[in-house]
Amino acid sequence: MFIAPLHPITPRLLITSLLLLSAPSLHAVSLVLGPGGAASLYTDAAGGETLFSYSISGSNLSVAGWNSLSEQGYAFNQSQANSSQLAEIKTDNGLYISQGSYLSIGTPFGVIADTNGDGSVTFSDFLVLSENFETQTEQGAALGDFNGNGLVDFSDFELLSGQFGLELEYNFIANSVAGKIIDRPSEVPVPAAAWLFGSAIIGVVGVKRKRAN
Ligand SMILES: [Ca+2]
Ligand SMILES: [Ca+2]
Repeated sequence: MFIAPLHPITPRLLITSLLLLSAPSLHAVSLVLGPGGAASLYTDAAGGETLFSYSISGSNLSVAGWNSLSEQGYAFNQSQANSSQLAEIKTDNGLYISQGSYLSIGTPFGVIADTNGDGSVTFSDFLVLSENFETQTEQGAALGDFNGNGLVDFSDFELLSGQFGLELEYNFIANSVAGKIIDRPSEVPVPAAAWLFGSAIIGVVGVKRKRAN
């Protein structure tokens, strides 16, 4: 029996070969988050990447907001379309995505009030809305117009209020491989944020009433 020397070597070899195998293809197609629950398919692979299938699974997904590839006219079929999974698979040769380009798939995440696209609705999203309160915008959720009617107003406050504290947990798979999700900085919710949020809304409404008088 001569197995002792294998112990320090085997794990290292295993890790090295896993890295070598996975490095070129593991994250070939990524999911990039945007404001208001928006998402795009993206690749940084040299020479681009052909997409055959993808799946987003999690909670509170938005079938209505999802602008699937099949809806956009590409040769794909929706294989799952419900609040816990959105998935598509090719019906032809797949879809080529060139390096560095973004392919929007609408707003598949239910976090409409997420101005900074980090996957959660927190006080920082509220601040953006209050800075732009009662202004017109064509920028949508990024500036606080969550319902997309061109005006940042109290209805957007109500929308944010209803989603405050919401945080998404989800997985993304492209071409049957776990892909990564980009632009999702971790943000620790401040315990006092909910209280601040409430009093700030009262403050804004108070200012509005004064102006009206
Ligand atoms: Ca956010
Ligand atoms: Ca609005």
